[in-house]
Amino acid sequence: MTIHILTVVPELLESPLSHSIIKRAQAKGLLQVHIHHLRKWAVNEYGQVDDYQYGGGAGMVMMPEPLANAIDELSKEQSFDEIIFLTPDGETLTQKTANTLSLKENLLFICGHYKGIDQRIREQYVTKEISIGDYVLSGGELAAAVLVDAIGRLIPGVLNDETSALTDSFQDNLLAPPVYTRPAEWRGSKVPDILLSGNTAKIEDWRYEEALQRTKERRPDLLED
Ligand code: 6GU
Repeated sequence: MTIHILTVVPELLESPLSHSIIKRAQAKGLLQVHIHHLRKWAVNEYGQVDDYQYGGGAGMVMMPEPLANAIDELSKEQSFDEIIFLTPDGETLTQKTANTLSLKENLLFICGHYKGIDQRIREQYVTKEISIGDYVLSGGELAAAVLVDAIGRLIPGVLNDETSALTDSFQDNLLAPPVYTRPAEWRGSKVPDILLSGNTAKIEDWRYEEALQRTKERRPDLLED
């Protein structure tokens, strides 16, 4: 899979994509992330990519021309399955969306800044608008990093048995059960006996029951689907 990201703050994306599983996905050749600085398509020698908003009001808006030129140029090299604008008024990211997007070949993410991007780009280019939750970030970059991580780890071959996504929270609409490691007794608190029993079938049942219990308590909305 190839993910292209358009941004005015590329530095914000570097570290989150250079470690751990997403680093390994890229090293294995299963994921390529290309970060593009929008200033490359600025309208003048000052690197301008934003302007005052029509109608007045505080905050700048990202101009349509640099974004359109960037998208057109990148689209010559590959056609994008989705052009995704990261924005707090997009559809809230879920594991289902991440699963669906992990099966695509070429994705383009647009990170908004300032007050957002000119509405005409959203109408003429963007195919999907995603938010990562009901709170406001200073720009789309951290949300884009979240989306790359959520998608990248699901690409077939990225995770091994030890890190398998099948037991993650939200796969099956259930939160993950509690986990323990050594020692079996720590500061007077014991690991549940069942986990030491070696009885795999019973352990699976226990984990399922714990997952269900945890979901009922913390996220009953997940069980309504
Ligand atoms: Cl995608 N962008 C911004 N700026 N804020 C957000 C967000 C995205 N998702 C939640 N808050």
